[in-house]
Formats: sequence, structure tokens, C-alpha cells
Amino acid sequence: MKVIENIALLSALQNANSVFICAHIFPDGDAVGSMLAADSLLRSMGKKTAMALADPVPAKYAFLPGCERILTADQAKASCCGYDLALALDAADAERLGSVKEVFLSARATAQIDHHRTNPGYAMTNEIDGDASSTGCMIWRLMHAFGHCPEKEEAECLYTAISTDTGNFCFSNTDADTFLCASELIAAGFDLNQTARRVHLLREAAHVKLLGRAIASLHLFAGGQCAGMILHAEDYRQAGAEREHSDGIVNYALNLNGVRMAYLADTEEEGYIRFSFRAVEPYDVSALARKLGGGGHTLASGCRTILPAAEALDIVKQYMTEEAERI
Ligand SMILES: [Mn+2]
Repeated sequence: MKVIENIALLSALQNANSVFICAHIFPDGDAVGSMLAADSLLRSMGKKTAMALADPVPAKYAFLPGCERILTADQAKASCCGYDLALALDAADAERLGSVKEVFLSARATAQIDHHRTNPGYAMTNEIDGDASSTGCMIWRLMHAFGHCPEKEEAECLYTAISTDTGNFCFSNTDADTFLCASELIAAGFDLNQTARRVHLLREAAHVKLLGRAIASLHLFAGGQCAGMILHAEDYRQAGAEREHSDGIVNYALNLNGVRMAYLADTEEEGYIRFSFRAVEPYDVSALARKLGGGGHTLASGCRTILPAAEALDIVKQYMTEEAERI
């Protein structure tokens, strides 16, 4: 088992009386689950805590215990009381904190725990492990560092964090440490079957309708080694979908026989084009995301650019085609 040896982080947490916990915009299971587990740990250590997110918790994660304590950015700003420490989770850069960034920066000290390789280390104390499968796994290590065994509700939150970021323990980031962690979480006694169904099987109708529209736009290029899909505001309207309903859709392009790299383009937000990129080994889409002002992992990355859609799509297709021919 990997351990957290970052004494600066441990003592910052140990010495703080009040901790503000936040995570990235458009939070996913790892962001929400890690926050809730970290919050529970810190409260069990006698800290006064507050949690906030720039965007609402997606409905599918609202069942997680403690969600009702997560503040909006406005609530966090209004109740901001000079925290001893602000802790950012799963946020690859400070901008990813969105509108809670100013509360984060207003604390006397800042720290972060994250597993994105592109993370520049924007806090005063940084615990970054690009090999960790998820931030959830790092929170589990943090619990161990403080001699705290995950309790049932914490285990449910961490299971949600880890299983979402590993594609239900399938992605290449899933390692022995991930299963060691999962084993301990399951031993804590939460209802695995019910939680797994909520996190991995249940779909909202709006998501499935949006998926249908994305699949209708599917096109293959680079001799079938790359695939792309596109969604527009009209698709969201027709499907009755919100932005969170596009989560995971890009994988339908990647998981086609012969496809090595895939993108989902999205022009739903006026004035921008957003991309999700996916690849299988040994390809790399993190450089592509960085080229367009985004970031992420080797096999899963994304960006949001003000470039005209046609120009951005050309850059993406050219990069993927060259990458496919190069390897
Ligand atoms: Mn994550």
C-alpha cells in the first residue's frame, strides 16, 4: 500500500482548526466522493469544516451521505470566516475551482490533493500523485496516515469516487492499490450492490436521448482508427438534457472496434467549443488538450476553447490523424 509521506500536508491538516474543502467545477463522482470523505475525516478529528462547489452536485450522486452540507459558491462567500486552511481536491489547476477559487485563496493557508499529472502545484502544500487511480484513493491513504479506518458512510463515498474514476475498476489506472483500497471499503459494510447500481447502471432518460443524438453524429476518420461525435445546444433541447448528461458519451466513440482515439465536441455553451478526448494505449491525448488550453490524463483529457468550431475540429482531427499514423 502506498502511503502519504507529505509531512507538510499532514501537519497543515493536523494544525488547522477550520478547513474549507472544495473541488473542481462540474463535479464528478471522484470530486464529490473525495470531498465528503475528507470532510468526514476532518470532522472526526475535531475540525470545523465547510465544503463548497461552484456547480451543483449531479443528481446521480445526491444520495451520498453529507451532500446536503455542500455549499454553493455564494453561500461559501457569504459565510466565509477566514479559514485556517483551504483544501482543494481533484482539481488539476486553480481555475478548475471556478467560482469557489476566491474562497480557497482567502484562507490563511492552502493545500491540495490531486492525481492529475498536469497539475502545476498551485497550493502552498501539494500532494500530487499522477499514478493514483483517483483522488478518492489518496483520501483513503490520508485516512490511514491519521490512523483512521474508513467508516461505512465514508466507504460509500470513497467507493463512488474510485469506481467512477477507474470506469468501475476497468481503466488502466486501476492498480493493486486500488483493489486494496476497495477491499477495505467493502469490508466497512456499505451496500455495494445498491451503490454500484446507482453509480454505474441507472441512467436518466435525458442522458440516453442525448447519447442517441451523439451517436447519430458519429463519424470515423484516419482509416477507422479515430472517431468523433458532436453535440449542439439543439441536441440538448430536443433531449431535455443538461450539461451533466453528456458525461461518458465520448466512450461510445472510443469503444468501437479498431478505434484508438476519440473525441466528443460540444457547442452547447455559446461562444465556446468543448472537447472530451479519449485514447487507448499507447496513444496520448493530453498534449492535444494542452494545445487547446485544457489538460488531463494521457488517455482521458479535455478542453474548452473560444476558437471557431470548424478551426478547433480541424486541429483535433489533424492531431489524431498524425498521432494514429505515427504509432
Ligand atoms: Mn479524479
